Parts: sequence; structure tokens; C-alpha cells
Amino acid sequence: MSNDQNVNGNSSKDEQLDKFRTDDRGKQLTTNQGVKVSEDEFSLKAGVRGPTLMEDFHFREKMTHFDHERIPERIVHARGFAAHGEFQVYESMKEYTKAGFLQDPSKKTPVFVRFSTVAGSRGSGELARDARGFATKFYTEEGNYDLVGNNIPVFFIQDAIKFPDLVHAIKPEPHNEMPQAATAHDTFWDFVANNQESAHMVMWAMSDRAIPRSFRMMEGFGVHTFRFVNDQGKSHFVKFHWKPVLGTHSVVWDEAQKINGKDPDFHRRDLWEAIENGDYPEYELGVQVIPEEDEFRFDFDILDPTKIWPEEDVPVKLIGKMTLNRNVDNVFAETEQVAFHPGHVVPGIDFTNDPLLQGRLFSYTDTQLIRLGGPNFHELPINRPVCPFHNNQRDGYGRQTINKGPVSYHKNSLANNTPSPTSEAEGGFKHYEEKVEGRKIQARSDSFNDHFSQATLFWNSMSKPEKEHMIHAFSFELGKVQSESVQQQVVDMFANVSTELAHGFAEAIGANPPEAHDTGVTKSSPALSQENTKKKPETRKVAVLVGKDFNGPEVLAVLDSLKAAGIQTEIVSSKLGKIKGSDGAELNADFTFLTADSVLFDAVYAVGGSDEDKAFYKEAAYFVYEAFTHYKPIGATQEGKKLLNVDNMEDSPGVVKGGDANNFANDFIEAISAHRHWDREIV
Ligand code: HDE
Repeated sequence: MSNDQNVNGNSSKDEQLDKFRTDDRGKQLTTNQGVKVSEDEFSLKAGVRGPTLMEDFHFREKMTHFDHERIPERIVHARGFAAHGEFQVYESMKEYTKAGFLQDPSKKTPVFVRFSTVAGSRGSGELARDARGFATKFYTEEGNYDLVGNNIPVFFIQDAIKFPDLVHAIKPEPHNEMPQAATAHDTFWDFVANNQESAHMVMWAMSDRAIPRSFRMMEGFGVHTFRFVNDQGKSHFVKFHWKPVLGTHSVVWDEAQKINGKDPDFHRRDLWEAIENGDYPEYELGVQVIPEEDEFRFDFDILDPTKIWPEEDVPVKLIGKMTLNRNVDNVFAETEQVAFHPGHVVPGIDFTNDPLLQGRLFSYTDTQLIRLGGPNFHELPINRPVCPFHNNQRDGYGRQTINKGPVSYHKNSLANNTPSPTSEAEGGFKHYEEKVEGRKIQARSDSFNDHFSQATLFWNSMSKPEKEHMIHAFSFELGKVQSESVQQQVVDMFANVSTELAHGFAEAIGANPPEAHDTGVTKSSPALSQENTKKKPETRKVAVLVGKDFNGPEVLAVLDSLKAAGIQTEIVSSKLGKIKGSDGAELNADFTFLTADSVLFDAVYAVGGSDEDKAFYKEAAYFVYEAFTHYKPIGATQEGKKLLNVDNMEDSPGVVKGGDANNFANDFIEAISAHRHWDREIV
């Protein structure tokens, strides 16, 4: 195989990565120069109690490398986790785009997807109330295409020049570096109140979307309006969506905060384990398409990144599916070193004048230069395209390619004027020839000025529990703000969205409630409510609380039914090891009440056991009650029912009581599919 085929492209991504993989297990220890090392415990000294000697090259090399092991974390999206997978289009998109990877349903395009939180540092808890990054690199045969999106379809600002201000406001405050990975502080809300274009995104950020149950259960959005360009040169405006096959689900805020303590790696563990178990996460790619001629047909500017195109007005067409099927081998080499860029496009996909997108086109390469230490980051294994790449770029830190020959300029005669440009007809990228004219001006179009109508549309679209969660979220966040002036400014601002909302949290934080007035916006978009998402039991995690002498046959039958429905069960008990039940049944405890917690599960099966097992019942009762307060499905055997005697739990929605194992299992699975039981009364 020539170099071109294995490292510089024309191979599968996995084969390409394989050239760089190494397994040190079973090998002899050497220096980086390949010299075998005879001693790795004691440095070279002048006498056993003497000073260390400079000539100990192994010590010096080992320590120097260690001293340089860290690189700057991403200024935003530092905390992330990624996986490999593949994408397949359902049918040719030729009518809209000539992008090669969107033509042939039989073609599989390798992808690498990195999910992230935005505000926190690299080691922060994953259940922060925050937007999630959803960045996908498609390794297409025409070059890498990066769809660098979020799980929220709009953004805080309309012009990239404001991004440093937003991020300074959202990050921990500089004088005391608090709070970590949180928006509940003065500078963030001061920014919001004084930059009212943020209203719509803040609504999403205060909604359940900002605390997803799993990376596998959240939507993704390209946010900006892009262009599709077909082989006739015709352009359509397009917005991109990822729709998770498992539906879109969230946790509740109390749970999120507890998960951050119990398992700060909750989201990455969930993704890692799902892939290891063969439960490959799937997302359908959706597009909303608007013909160029219709650019001005809407009551908002379609280039404004604080606006959605309501799905009821512009339907989302599902055009393909992405499956994540392989975990990384090394988080640093792959997840940390991957370099996304919204400017990485392929023929058939192009930009619009969205001023946020335009600024991003500058920022991403710039950030990689400092983060990855020079201009050769495209040579890192994870960033290499799978197609060949050739140009006259040379040298720079960490250069790996050994370019042969004396010529590194265009035009030339010595190399026959190669590498040579390719015509558009032959696959060369040609920028879409959009007509532009105007004065050079530092201003914003008036068509970007309506900051509240879609924020109200979002509010109108929420179910009752979702609205309650939002009022609670605002109350929490502003409850942590010290400045009464900022608190009041935020109340007054969100009175423009909904007086019900602003009133709700003004009361909780002791601010002056706004006067009731009608926003005049009555429209809603059912697609925005997570209540209307798909409900599926697959891959949900159930804690099975098992005590001594549990009801053997019944419990084993229920566990079989749960497994058959794709539900995962973990046995939790007072001690690790075997637990004996009736009729010779035996279960093995995976966790104790010390190492497990209800917040790490989707549902609880309260099995119970013998009455004398007092310690078990005490610990299990708290576990069950906490799950109940988080609206989770609960199933109980006859013995487990003893755990339900608080707050009328027994007769509450989503609480299923045992008896006939078959019916019980079906009812319990149905309750698990529902995800949460919001109609439950929590005292
Ligand atoms: Fe980013 N963003 N961003 N961003 N962004 C970065 O690039 C930036 C924006 C998004 O997993 C940085 O490599 C500017 C919107 C994701 O590696 C940086 C603006 C959306 C990721 C940067 C935005 C995003 C980043 C930091 C305002 C959703 C993580 C490290 C115009 C559509 C990608 C890096 C990964 C990362 C700049 C706004 C998504 C500094 C200037 C809107 C998912 O270049």
C-alpha cells in the first residue's frame, strides 16, 4: 500500500487510524529513541545518597515529556466525549445538493461525533444546566465535512463579535473563579438583561433541554442557515437537525445536581456503556429546506441565528441515519485532539451571511492553532481526511508529512504545474456566487430586531410540567444572583416573553412582579415540547432492590421480561455478593446502597425480601422515595410494597404493584417507556 492509500487517504477511517495505533502491552520498555531501558525506578545518582546526574537521559526524557502532557483546553466546550460511527443517506438528495455523501443510500460515510457541555472546564460535572455541543465530522470521499452544532437550535447572540463577551459573562467570575460550569451567577444574567437578543436561547437554556438524560436522547441542530447547492448550481437554504431514535428526554434539576456529585461522568459513562453493550446510539439527519425565492416570506429573518423555522411551517425531512458504533481507543489522541470547524465543507454545502456563522468561520482555525500547537493539526490521525490531500503547504511545528521534490509553489513548470486545481465539473469546490452589494457598515439589519416573539412561541409550546420546570429554573438561577438590580432587569425583560413566567419567578426571588400584559403571540409549535417525543423502553436502566429471601420465581420472570424489552437491570442490595431467594433463586448484587443511588437510574423495581432484613428496608426506602420525587417509574412486589407507604406513593401514577408477574411486567415496561410521570403529586 502506498503512503497515499494508508495515511493520506483512500482507506477506511478505521484502517487509517490503525496505522497509528500501538499497544505497549507485552513490549520492552524503551526511550523515545528506541534504546532499551534497564532501570525505571531509580534515577542515576552520584552515590546512593548523592545528587541526581544530568546525564540520566532516560530520567530527563521521561520527566520532560510528563511536564508537557497538557495542552490548553477548549475555551468553550472543554468537557466532551466522543465516539466513532457511520452515516447513510436514505435516498439521493441530488435535487438539492451535489454533496457526494448525500447521493447513494448504499454508501457508508465514517463519522466521529463529540458531545460536550459549553461553559465548564475539562473536569467539570456533566449534568450542568447548559447547552450541549453536538459536533459531527463526516469523513467523506470529497473531504471532511464538519457539522458543528448544539442541542439547542438557536444561539444567545446574533453577531460573532459578541461571543467573547458572552463567554466572559458565562464563565466563572474572574475575581474568584466561581461558579464552575453554571449560569447561576451575576455576570451571566447581567449579560442576558443587557443583551436582549439572548431571550429566545435563554428560554431553551432554562428548559429541560439543558439537562438531557443522555447524549443518546438529545436532538442536535446546525443552528445557522446553510446552503445546499445542486449540480445545476441552484441553491436552497437549509437547516440541519439530528433526531435521536430513542426520543428526547431529560432529568429533573434536583437529580442533575445530585448526579454531578454521585457520578460526574454520567453522560460519558452512559454513551460508553451503550456502545460497549452493542446498543448503538442512532440519530436521523433531518433537513428543513427553503427555496432561495422564499427568503423573505417569513415573519423573521431566516439568517437570524436566534430564530427557528417552526417545523409545522417548514417540515423536517429525515434524510439519513447516523449510528455510533465504536468507542475511542484513546481519549486524548482522538476526542481531545479532534479539530472541528464549521468552515470544513464539501462541494454541495455552502454558507450564508448569518453574521454569527461568518465569525465562526474565522474562530475555529485560530483556536486550533493555539490549542493544538501549530498549523499541522490536520495531520493528526483523527483529523486526517480519508481522501488524498495534496497542496503546497509546508513545514511548521510537528510536521509529519515528508513531501518529496523541490517544488512547493503554484504556478510551476518543474512539476508540470501540479498539484493542480480541479474544475467545478470535476469536483473542485466553487463558492456559491451569491450577489452581494451594500455599504461597509457596522450595524445589524432591522429584520433581526424582534427578540421576543419566538421566545413566547417557545413558552406557548411547553406542557404544564415543562413550564413549571422553567419557572423553577429561573427561580434557582436568579435566586443565586446577588444584585437586586440584575434580578429586576431579568424579570422586566422576560415580562416581554410571558407575564406568567416572569411573575412566577419574580415571586420566588422577591422581585417586583411585572404588570400583566398580553404579548400578542398566540402561536405554538408542538414539535418543541419534549412531551411529544417518542417514548421507548430500550436501554433504560432499572435499579432492582433485592433483599434476603426475595420471591424467586416471580422476580426472575420479571427480570427476563425486562431484558426481553431491551431494559437493563442492575441489582442493588445492602452488601455485594450472592443474594438467596425462594425456590433456589439467586441473584448477584452489582451495587450496594453505598455505591448506587436512585439518581443514576431511570426506574426502580422494589423487590424487597424477608421482613427481618431491617437494614435493607431502611436504605431501600430512601432510594425508592427519592426516585418517586423525581417522577420515575416504580414497580414493587408484594414484599416491596412496604417501601411505598409514604405520601400515598402506592396509588400514584407510574407506580406499578406486583401480583401476576406477566401483567406486572407489561405494566411496568409501559410505565418505564413513559420516562417520567409528571402527573404525580409530590408533597
Ligand atoms: Fe463554537 N467554538 N463558537 N459554537 N463550538 C468552539 O472551537 C465560536 C457557536 C460549538 O467538540 C471553539 O475547537 C464562536 C455556535 C461546538 O470540539 C471556538 C462563536 C455553535 C464546539 C468556538 C461560536 C457552536 C465549539 C472552542 C460565535 C452551535 C465544540 C474550541 C460566533 C451551532 C467542538 C474549538 C468540539 C467550539 C468559537 C458559537 C458549537 C473558540 C466565535 C452558535 C459544538 O473556536
